Amino acid sequence: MPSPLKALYDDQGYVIIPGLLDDNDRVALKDACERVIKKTRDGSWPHRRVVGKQFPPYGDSDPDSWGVQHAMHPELKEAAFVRWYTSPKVIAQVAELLDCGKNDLQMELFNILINPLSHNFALRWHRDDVNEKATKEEEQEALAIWHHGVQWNTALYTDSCLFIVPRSHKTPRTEEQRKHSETQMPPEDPLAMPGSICVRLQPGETVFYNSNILHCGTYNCLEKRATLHACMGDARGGSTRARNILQHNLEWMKGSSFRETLPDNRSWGMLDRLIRMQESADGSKFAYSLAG
Ligand SMILES: O=C(O)CCC(=O)C(=O)O
Ligand SMILES: [Fe+2]
Repeated sequence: MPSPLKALYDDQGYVIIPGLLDDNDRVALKDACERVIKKTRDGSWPHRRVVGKQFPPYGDSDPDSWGVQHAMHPELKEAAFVRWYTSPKVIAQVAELLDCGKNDLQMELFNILINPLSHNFALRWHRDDVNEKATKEEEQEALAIWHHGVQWNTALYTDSCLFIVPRSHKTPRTEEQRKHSETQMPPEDPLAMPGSICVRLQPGETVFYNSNILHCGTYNCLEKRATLHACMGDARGGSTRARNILQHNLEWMKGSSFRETLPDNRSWGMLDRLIRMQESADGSKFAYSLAG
């Protein structure tokens, strides 16, 4: 029997929970974020989400950033990120929401979302792995297979950047919703999207969501944001998540210097399952999920 939380997650396409960070995690992760955000802003960490570019490849066309990529990268030397991502608390929560065994879990992305410094920026309404021009049938087909992974945002500071349309992870867009999400233009008012809500997180709260739920983001350069943004898969989904995950270029995760930072057999297994997905996708053409 799935748990009540899992049933709520399946129904709404998201759930908000407190308690994924204890006081020690919070202090360690805040300090680690401060250091990597500084490196990103001063140009010494090149893997970043660049203002002006909504989806990968993020390029380098603006000095301002809205995210730090690859928090667990060994060259950042910030052990707090791996420690938390592989912690029993996070693992148990993800396994519950995916309704899978801990030995099915697949290591995926861990990035940090931050406020730009010099101008506001926004992401259009989108589903992470479905093109904005997809027909109703194509949307239906994509949504039907998108349950082998979960994404989450854990706020270190109050965060009201994310907007979603609850329950839209299961159903194609209505005609009216299509009008608000068919172009690459970010919305002037996210709440003009029928059915949308703003996801407000207090420090320490986490929203877990299906990344093919209709969502968008607005980034205010005057409001501090440092939100842990991660996802994990259920390897029983085979290659369903390959394009969306591998578009972030995870070659660095194959090397021994990353493997050596992992704490236990379980996390090695999680990494092995990611590498297996990478290897089985090697023959197919590398592709990006969304343009713009
Ligand atoms: O800023 C956020 O919380 C959402 C980011 C997002 O939707 C994305 O990177 O695809
Ligand atoms: Fe997204």
